[in-house]
Amino acid sequence: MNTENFAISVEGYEIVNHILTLGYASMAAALLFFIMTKNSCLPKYRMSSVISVVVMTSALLLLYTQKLSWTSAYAFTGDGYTLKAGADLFTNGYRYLNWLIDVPMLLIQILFVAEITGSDRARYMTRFSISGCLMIITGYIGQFYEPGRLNESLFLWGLWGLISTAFFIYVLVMIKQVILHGKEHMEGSPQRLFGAILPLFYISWWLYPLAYAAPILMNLGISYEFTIVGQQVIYTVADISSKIIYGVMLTVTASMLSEKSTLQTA
Ligand code: RET
Repeated sequence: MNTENFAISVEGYEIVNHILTLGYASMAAALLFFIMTKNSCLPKYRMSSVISVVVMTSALLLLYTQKLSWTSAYAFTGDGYTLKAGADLFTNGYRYLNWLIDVPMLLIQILFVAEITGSDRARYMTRFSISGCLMIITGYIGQFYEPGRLNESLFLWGLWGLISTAFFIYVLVMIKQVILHGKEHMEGSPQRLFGAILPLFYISWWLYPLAYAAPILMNLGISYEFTIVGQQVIYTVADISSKIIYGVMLTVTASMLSEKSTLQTA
């Protein structure tokens, strides 16, 4: 392997190092938020906060590992960084394994605030878990073939990416149904806040396939450095929006709903 092709500037190296640190530090801060606000909601909504705690813990560990993977893969060369000979390569593989836990959790979490219960809840839980996991597993297989990797194959990378996208579209259709159903039970500000989760979801979840596709830029003549730095920035923005902002919006909706029903029954 010619390591010169994998050289990055001091700035590029540091941006990734800092953004990965921002990632796990935000998960730690949000972990405390979800623990401390859990009791502000009625018991029927609390599972949403519990799930956020699970998601934060797993993301915190993953993003920390991801940062270690970054710092141990590169060596300082005097005027920049390059892949260290003999070290483990930097890999996004850990992320996919973290999503395997977090994606079903994030999808199931909203069912509690949307007040989907009984057999409907069980049905959504099964569908979300199966389609979410298949989306991640097929994407995980695909990323082994991404442009720039040793066993790069544009065909296999594209094919597995498309299969994964089919499961993703199914998830998007179901999440829209869940949000519309949840809104029917709400009014006023909780309804508006809960409704705003749909655009947040669309934007933040599409960032993941965008980051998956980023390495194709190298085949279009864009530098390794720009591609890899861009990819890590996109992943971190996506992680903070799809896990933390989403979780906070659900918790705030649930606490507004709880406050309303406590006032009504008082
Ligand atoms: C992959 C492969 C390429 C095609 C598609 C993908 C979708 C990934 C998504 C991931 C969401 C992850 C979340 C993690 C939170 O912890 C697998 C990149 C469509 C949507 C929300």
